[in-house]
Amino acid sequence: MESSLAETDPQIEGIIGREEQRQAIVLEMIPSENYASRAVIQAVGSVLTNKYAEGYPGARYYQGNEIVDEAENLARDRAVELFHFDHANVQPHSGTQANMAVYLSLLQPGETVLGMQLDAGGHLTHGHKVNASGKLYNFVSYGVDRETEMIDYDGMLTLAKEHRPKLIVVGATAYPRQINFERAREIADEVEAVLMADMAHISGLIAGGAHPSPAGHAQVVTTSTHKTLRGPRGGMVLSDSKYARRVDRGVFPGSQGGPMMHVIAGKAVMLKEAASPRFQQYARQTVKNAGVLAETLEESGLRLVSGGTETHLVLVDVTPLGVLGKVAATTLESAGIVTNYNTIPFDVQPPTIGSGVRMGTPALTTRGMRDQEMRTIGHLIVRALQSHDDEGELTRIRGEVRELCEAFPAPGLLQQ
Ligand code: DSN
Repeated sequence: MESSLAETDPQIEGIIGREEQRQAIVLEMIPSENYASRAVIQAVGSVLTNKYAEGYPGARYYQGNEIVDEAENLARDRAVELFHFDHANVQPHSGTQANMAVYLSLLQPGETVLGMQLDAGGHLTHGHKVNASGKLYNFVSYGVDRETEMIDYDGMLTLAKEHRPKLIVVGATAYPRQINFERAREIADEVEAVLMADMAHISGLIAGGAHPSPAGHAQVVTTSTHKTLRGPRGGMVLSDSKYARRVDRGVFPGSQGGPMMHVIAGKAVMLKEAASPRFQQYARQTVKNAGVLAETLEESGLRLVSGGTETHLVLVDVTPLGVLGKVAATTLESAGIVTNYNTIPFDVQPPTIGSGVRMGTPALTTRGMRDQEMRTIGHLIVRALQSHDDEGELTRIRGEVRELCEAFPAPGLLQQ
């Protein structure tokens, strides 16, 4: 009989077990993380990992793909139906790969793109100078208004008229407000640019009807699949039919080789789950939970960037409590609350310290937590930050966090 993982590699088996245990007993509040269902994890852990399938269904460079073709077709069809686009490419290995494939499809090196500034909440692949996007293309950054800390669409229009970009990218990783896709498309049309929406953070909210959709506005949309969507780690591109062939060529052979068929099967499962009425409730509760959490934190003296949230995410300026971002995030982790430190708009601190903490409710909501738990968690966060040098109190909070987690077991985990 073939050896089990425990027999073959007890070290890795132990690491997986300990990580599973960690995920069970902490409050997972990194807004880009979630718990995939056992069904998704089963698909990803399947023998589909063995298959090479370069190409697309019906047009592969390897034999023996009739069966995995069915999985990819299911994933593509479900993505098209869920997000109301003409075409879906489900092969990108990540959101970053999806973004790079679109740039490769639509741009020549050196061409101009408008993207959101990293310290205003944008993503590395939206033209940061250390990333290939910023090295290969001429990215010009728009940001947020200094007063409202919300996207400055007038400023975007001014920059668009001045720089005449080929592509405008909207979407963010640390922005708590809704994205106005309609307004962004008007700006793109005004300068004859294509509009790309990177909906990675909010795709689950869009699928569940809890955030306006980019359909009908953006011509090309990218997303990762493991955030609010609760799928396996990966990416996806949706587009109007006009861009379908170019996008497909940008993914393969442009920027990737063989697709990960096991992950594509996991994406198909996730897309089926995300089309259910239960998922709609989940998406709405995720946003509601973020609102309750934000309110609780604000009442306790923390400052909310942009004054609130309309999504799954809360960006908190922690300096009113006398701490900086990195200390705050480390303190929260000691208390069993996992977040990440972040810069805030116009931050005077470098990204390695930050004045803020980014937190979100997707994973908590997946556990079934609601308004009352959000208030409890908000109070635990403030208590922890106020006790950042009191180990005894942080240990007590960690115990309360564990009790809360035990009352709301996370799906997908075997050890609870
Ligand atoms: N790194 C992701 C996030 O945490 O927002 C974005 O890709």
